[in-house]
Amino acid sequence: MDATLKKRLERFALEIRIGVLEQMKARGFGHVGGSLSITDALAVLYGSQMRVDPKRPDWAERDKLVCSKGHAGPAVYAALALQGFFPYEELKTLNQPGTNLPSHCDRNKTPGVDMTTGSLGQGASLACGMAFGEKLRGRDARVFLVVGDGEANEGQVWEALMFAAAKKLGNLVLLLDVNGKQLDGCTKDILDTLDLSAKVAAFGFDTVSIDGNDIEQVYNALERTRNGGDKPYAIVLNTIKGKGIAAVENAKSNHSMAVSSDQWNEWLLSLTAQLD
Ligand SMILES: Cc1ncc(C[n+]2csc(CCOP(=O)(O)OP(=O)(O)O)c2C)c(N)n1
Repeated sequence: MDATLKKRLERFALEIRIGVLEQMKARGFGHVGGSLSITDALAVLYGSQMRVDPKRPDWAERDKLVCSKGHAGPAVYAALALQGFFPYEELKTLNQPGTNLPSHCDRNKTPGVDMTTGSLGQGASLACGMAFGEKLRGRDARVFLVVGDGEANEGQVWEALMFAAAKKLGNLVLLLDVNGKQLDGCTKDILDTLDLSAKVAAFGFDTVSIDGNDIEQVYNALERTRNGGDKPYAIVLNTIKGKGIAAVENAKSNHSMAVSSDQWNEWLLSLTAQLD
């Protein structure tokens, strides 16, 4: 990977993290853990992979992202705002009355959000249907699907993946955010998924397992999904919930956090200090 590109994407990831915390600070609370774990993947997607045009969010030929773990909306919103889909200042309206940025992704509200999500599992089916639709129309647009490891407890996810392989959706890329935690505990204690990488491969996906918080590894894994072909792709992202803020990473419960304005500020300063 080119060093300049790596630096640019790492900075973009840092800016997304700052955007996530700006939203949480304005609202006082939010889904910080699962937003920060998926940030690096979103930075690589929006910063180097996805064919999108902020001026034409409805452009039919664009690549699409379905963040099926819809509670990570704040990470998607930060990436979209930084790309110019809507003004950065709007981030401060997260989850407020009348906002275009609800807690969970809503395609009818936010420019650049391609699918409404929040009921875990459903985004997987929707993304597979979208990828199938692109194929039927003969378009080369790709669909990127983000699923959480807790979300993988939903049976619907596996029905969708079975469909993707059967329909040979080489234009679908599943990004499985394996941060080991879900809403109220560790995934292995609640309903152990065992080896997700082996399972997804057994479902017919061309699968790699990487450090999902390493920009270079994410970039290389995504680059190899450009080839199309007959198999859908899966990238198992081994991540840390709350990545980038040590206190959030180490908090026992970091799914949705409510802390003081001073605390959000302190965390924001620790991130902005890393900008060069
Ligand atoms: C169908 C459904 N059941 C339950 C919930 C409540 N819920 C929201 S987030 C969450 C945990 C998700 O865990 P995971 O997919 O691992 O997300 P991450 O840790 O990456 O944020 C749950 C159970 C929901 N949104 N939808």
